[in-house]
Amino acid sequence: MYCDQCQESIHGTGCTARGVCGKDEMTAKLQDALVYASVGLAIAAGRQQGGVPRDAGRRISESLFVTVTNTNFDDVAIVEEIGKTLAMRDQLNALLPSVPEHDASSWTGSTRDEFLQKALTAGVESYDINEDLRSLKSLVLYGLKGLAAYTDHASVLGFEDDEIYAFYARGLEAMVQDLSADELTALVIQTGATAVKAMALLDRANTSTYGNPEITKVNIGVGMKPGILISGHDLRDMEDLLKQTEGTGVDVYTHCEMLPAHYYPAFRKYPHFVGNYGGSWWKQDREFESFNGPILMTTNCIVPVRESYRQRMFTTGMAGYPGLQHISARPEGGSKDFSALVELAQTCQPPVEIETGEITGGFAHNQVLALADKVVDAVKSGAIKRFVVMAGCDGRHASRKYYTGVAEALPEDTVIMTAGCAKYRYNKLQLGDIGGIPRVLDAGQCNDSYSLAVIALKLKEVFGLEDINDLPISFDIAWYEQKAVTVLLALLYLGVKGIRLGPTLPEFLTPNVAAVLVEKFGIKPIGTVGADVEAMMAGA
Ligand code: FS2
Ligand code: SF4
Repeated sequence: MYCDQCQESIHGTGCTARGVCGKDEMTAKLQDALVYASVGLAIAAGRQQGGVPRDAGRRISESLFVTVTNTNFDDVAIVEEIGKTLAMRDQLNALLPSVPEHDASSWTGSTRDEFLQKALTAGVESYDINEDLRSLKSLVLYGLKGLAAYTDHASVLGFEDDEIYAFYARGLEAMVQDLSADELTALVIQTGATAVKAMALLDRANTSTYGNPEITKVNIGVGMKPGILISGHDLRDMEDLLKQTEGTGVDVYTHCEMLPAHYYPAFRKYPHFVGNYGGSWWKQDREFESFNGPILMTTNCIVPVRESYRQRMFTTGMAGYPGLQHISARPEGGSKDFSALVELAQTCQPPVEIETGEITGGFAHNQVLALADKVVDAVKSGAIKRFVVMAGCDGRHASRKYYTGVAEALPEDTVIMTAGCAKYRYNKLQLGDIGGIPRVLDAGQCNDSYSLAVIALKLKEVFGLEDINDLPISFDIAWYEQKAVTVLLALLYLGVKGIRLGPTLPEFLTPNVAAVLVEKFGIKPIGTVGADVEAMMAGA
């Protein structure tokens, strides 16, 4: 196997024997075969009269999403996905005058062993022998994977965009084409442009379905009843679960990236939607153990599952893990059936309390723009000197204590704007407020980084500035998996310069490609807490 797609990839070699994430060689190879099958489908879909058919766009979203870090470790499910993707490729090829001339369009297989055999020549390493060109292709592919996750969430809510699907066709075909560095660099920028579209689409899908997030205090303690813990990012699953637990005597809690569900009016109204349990994804093994009740993983991030809670952990959607019960897709026009979780919860003990108190969030664009006068006055009076965007991911490495250190070291006249699980490094610190504006403004999930960009663009307009980089705002972004690559490319496309990226720069960037990003966009690695805080306060 070879995998270098996340921040925890083994430095210098990528993961070659077993992933730090727990992905083994067979799963890694099957995921490579699934991406390659998606390339074949994309080539066929892109050649259809009338553009990429929507069912092909959805299939590509699902296939790529399966391969995002920590989403699906279930080989049986991945084999099934490859089969479905190849079948659709062949149906679309049959509509063309001839099958496109590429192995990705014509290879065949139907068994796990055949897919494993194909993976030997179909992984990311095969995309180009030139390592710089391969690095640029990786940047496009990983950006597309994050984009696929966001697009999948939007499509579940009935929101689709043919231009995004058209870009899948272009971006994935590039994996098997001979393209120059300039052509691939242009494709990287287009991936950023499409990422903005996908995040805007998901924002529309979420807010028009569930209302605009509002300032909310979320309980982090526990109640007396048994509970179901829901994690991941899928808000439609959240809706189905809340409806199906009403009046059952079972409470619902969020974990990690599902915390922002509390900010939506459509979910806040449920009295049995009790609070958030625990912190970031990588602490789930201990927190799932003490939760005592059923756990539903709607997406990533899954970590290797312990025996102590295996029997009460479920997956759904694109998430999967061998041996866990998987809740099937919702029938057309219907809901998923979470009755197995409800029945199990009714036999479980309530969660063990691991902390008490509240955290405040709900500062997505609509809410912040409703406070715009207050924010602008605070900037004009000098009460707020600087905004620091610290969105992105959390991860296991001790080096991420840097982000807690930055939050603690930033002067009291600064406001941190966050989104994604990166927030768990500082969202329980008592950092106070500035004239009633909390010093940590949580917009929501990682995709809600879009909100932070909207807020920045609005501030630029209000202050009459030409350039987003003239605002008193710094970007100190933490990345882990491919959705953060998507967010990064979106920010670059929107013209944000001088982003600090950590805790390390991506392993898949060669020195030459990293140099281009530094030169064109001023991306820089993080340094020490002291030096970075000083530099950010000086606008550097
Ligand atoms: Fe965090 Fe994991 Fe959000 Fe990522 S829970 S690193 O999937 O997408 O963020
Ligand atoms: Fe390694 Fe990350 Fe790939 Fe897992 S997803 S195998 S940790 S690079």
